[in-house]
Amino acid sequence: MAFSNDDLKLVERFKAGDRRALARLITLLDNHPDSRDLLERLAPPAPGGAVIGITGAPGVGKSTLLGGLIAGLRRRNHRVAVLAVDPESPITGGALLGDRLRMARVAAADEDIFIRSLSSRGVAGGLSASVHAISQLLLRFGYDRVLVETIGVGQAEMAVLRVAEVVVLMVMPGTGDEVQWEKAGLIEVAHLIVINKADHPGVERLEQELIDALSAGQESRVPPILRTVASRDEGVDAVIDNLEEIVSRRPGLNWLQMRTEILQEAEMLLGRRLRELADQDESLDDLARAVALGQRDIYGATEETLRRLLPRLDSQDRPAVRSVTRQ
Ligand SMILES: Nc1nc2c(ncn2[C@@H]2O[C@H](COP(=O)(O)OP(=O)(O)O)[C@@H](O)[C@H]2O)c(=O)[nH]1
Ligand SMILES: [Mg+2]
Repeated sequence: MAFSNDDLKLVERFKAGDRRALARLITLLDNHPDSRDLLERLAPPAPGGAVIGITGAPGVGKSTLLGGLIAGLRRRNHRVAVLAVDPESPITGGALLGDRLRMARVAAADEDIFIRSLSSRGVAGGLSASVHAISQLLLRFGYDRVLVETIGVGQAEMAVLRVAEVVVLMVMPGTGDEVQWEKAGLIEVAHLIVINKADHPGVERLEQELIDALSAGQESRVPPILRTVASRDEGVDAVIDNLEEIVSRRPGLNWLQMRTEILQEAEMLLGRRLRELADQDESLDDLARAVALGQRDIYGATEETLRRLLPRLDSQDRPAVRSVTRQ
């Protein structure tokens, strides 16, 4: 899309580390899918960053655990951003507002913590695309741990989990929700399962049910299952240890960043190929003269040039990708 001067100023302020510019760019990304092009104006994120999804039923303790995770990750010198994906329900929405205010107070005191909630508008693809773009923006701002809190029940939330490189499923004893997680396929995608409210009875039984359900699955893969009492900060450090281990162990985790780099590499190659083709293209000289004389407008001339050159991109002998060096 075409960016206004104001948008471009925001990008400059973003690059200078202005958090208010970051907040406004998030709003822009959330409201205008087209604006995702602006990510290409920003340098790719530093390696080592990760987007982590935290999912579980309302009331299981996600926000409480997040508080502990934020503090613990900060102690390990990570810069932490939280995206809370709100459900539309006004009742839980109210509860989340409480969380948000509580968390916002933590964030206000520390520049290295950023918290934002997004409303789930029910459009599965739309929301996940927003969360993807915004996570990428946060990584580029320098937040290297982006935590996405979501109630993993609807289509929209499931889609959101696909943008997270690591998925944590939170459960608690005594609710009998396991069957639901199983049906939703959630326990199968989780890299880590946290049994919160381990101060309640029924922890052993729940753990056994989870192991049984996971072992019965086709892949029969049992991720680490940890116990926490998030309200007393118990077990939170072990959750972080496991998360960090998962993040460091999996080379595939950087795929979001690789996607960006592939596109940038492709852009560079395309530009180079276009210039090569243009060098052999006499009608470009004629067009350029016509534009200079005011006989043609530049946009029409550009379109015409692309229409002429693009089909030729593939038809001539191309330089091998490996011969391309970064300038
Ligand atoms: N007993 C107990 N209560 C907890 C624990 N973790 C969170 N809670 C409480 O459970 C309620 C819901 O927690 P919240 O973090 O808002 O859940 P969310 O809806 O998943 O974000 C709050 O009243 C918390 O204080 C825990 O480990 N044990
Ligand atoms: Mg919450």
